[in-house]
Amino acid sequence: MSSFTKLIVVALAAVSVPFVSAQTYTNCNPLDETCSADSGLSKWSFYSDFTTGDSAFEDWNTTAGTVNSTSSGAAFVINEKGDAPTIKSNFYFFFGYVEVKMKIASGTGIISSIVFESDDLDEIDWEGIGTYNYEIETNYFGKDNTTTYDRATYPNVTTPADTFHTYAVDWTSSQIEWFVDGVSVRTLAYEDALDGKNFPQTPMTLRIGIWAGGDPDNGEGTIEWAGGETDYSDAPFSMYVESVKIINYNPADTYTYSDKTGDYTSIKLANTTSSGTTTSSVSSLSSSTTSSSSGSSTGASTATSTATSTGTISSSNRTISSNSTSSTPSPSSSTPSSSTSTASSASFTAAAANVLGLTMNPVVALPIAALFFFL
Ligand SMILES: *[C@@H]1O[C@H](CO)[C@@H](O)[C@H](O)[C@H]1NC(C)=O
Ligand SMILES: *[C@@H]1O[C@H](CO)[C@@H](O)[C@H](O)[C@H]1NC(C)=O
Ligand SMILES: *[C@@H]1O[C@H](CO)[C@@H](O)[C@H](O)[C@H]1NC(C)=O
Ligand SMILES: *[C@@H]1O[C@H](CO)[C@@H](O)[C@H](O)[C@H]1NC(C)=O
Ligand SMILES: *[C@@H]1O[C@H](CO)[C@@H](O)[C@H](O)[C@H]1NC(C)=O
Ligand SMILES: *[C@@H]1O[C@H](CO)[C@@H](O)[C@H](O)[C@H]1NC(C)=O
Ligand SMILES: CC(=O)N[C@H]1CO[C@H](CO)[C@@H](O)[C@@H]1O
Repeated sequence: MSSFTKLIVVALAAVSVPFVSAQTYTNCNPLDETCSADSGLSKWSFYSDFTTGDSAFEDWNTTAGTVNSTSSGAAFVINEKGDAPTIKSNFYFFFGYVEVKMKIASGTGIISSIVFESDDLDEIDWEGIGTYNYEIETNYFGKDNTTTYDRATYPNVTTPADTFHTYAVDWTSSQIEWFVDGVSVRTLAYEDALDGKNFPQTPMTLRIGIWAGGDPDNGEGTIEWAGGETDYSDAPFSMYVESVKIINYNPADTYTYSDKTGDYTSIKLANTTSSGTTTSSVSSLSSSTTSSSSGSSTGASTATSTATSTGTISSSNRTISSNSTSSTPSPSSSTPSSSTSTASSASFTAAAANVLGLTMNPVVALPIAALFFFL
């Protein structure tokens, strides 16, 4: 429930302690305003080995605190109240497979999180609550819809605060599947997320960080969810991330929202080459992401947005299968396609559902966008 981070930011704004820049903010929400294009990961596959030194961070922005490379990987450490070191990929990806090798931090109320976050606040989460050294949380949000906090599941994991585990998500336009050490622990079909309305479907950055959900200044609901108040005399609290692997199912230089729907079919992909701009979009007629084979080339000076898909989402044409990426390099070498167990037995809780309806304002000044779609 990293969206609790939003609540914390709101709470903190009130006492003007600007910590937890958090993982769940946006600098520009394309559903409300016109935003510059997102800088995309233009290759299929991306890998960071955080044991190799500071160069491992070159494709990441540190958005809070300091994160160092150690022999155990990137170290995210809370030494005192207010610490919330966080990194963010400096690119977006659009549907994909993401694998993070992580050891969560131990400590009451300490949250270790892996968050996919888009500009219009679609979100996919893993959160390790340091109070509970036997489980991990999965969660998701669509378009910042935080009216309910009942979407989380808590699959069992063996001593996540003592042991590295591989937390993976396979994210396509038809479903999201969470895996722990290669075993599927949850599958969310597009139509099961309020007929797609709450289904995360826009280009994401990956944000990884640690924060104190149990900070005594947090709301009661947040502290309860985090398993109690954090005692900073127990610090340091350390989370380690050994490596991150990302397969981007729709590589492109830029992603642009062509309207204010937030539908994946509205996202335009573009590559800028010396001879012009190639654009495409993800077809709604397929149950999986299609790569940019439908891209058309246009001359440099006439490069225009040529959305090739205006299809509407038809749930009857969606299949729920694990063959969700047939037109892309299969991630199944790293994800067990035969996994069928779902999180049906995992407990759903509505912890702290009393904290409703809060939204947050951007907390970070708008960065100057480096890339513009129209050139
Ligand atoms: C990270 O490394 C720098 C330089 O070695 C050091 O000064 C700093 O204290 C380290 N930060 C953390 C959080 O360990
Ligand atoms: C990363 O930081 C750079 C430099 O501040 C900025 O231009 C870029 O937009 C950031 N990337 C993301 C994805 O926020
Ligand atoms: C937000 O999600 C809830 C269910 O989780 C739904 O009842 C509500 O209509 C959604 N709100 C919007 C604006 O889509
Ligand atoms: C998770 O662990 C708890 C406590 O050990 C156990 O009662 C429960 O059955 C486990 N759940 C699953 C899905 O294995
Ligand atoms: C952009 O270029 C990448 C790398 O060459 C390619 O895989 C991708 O399909 C291209 N995307 C578009 C929208 O042309
Ligand atoms: C999924 O893939 C397997 C093996 O590649 C194939 O046998 C099966 O028919 C496929 N299922 C669907 C729904 O496409
Ligand atoms: C958009 C699309 O492909 N729609 C098809 C969905 O499937 C039904 C049959 O199940 C077709 O009739 C639609 O044309």
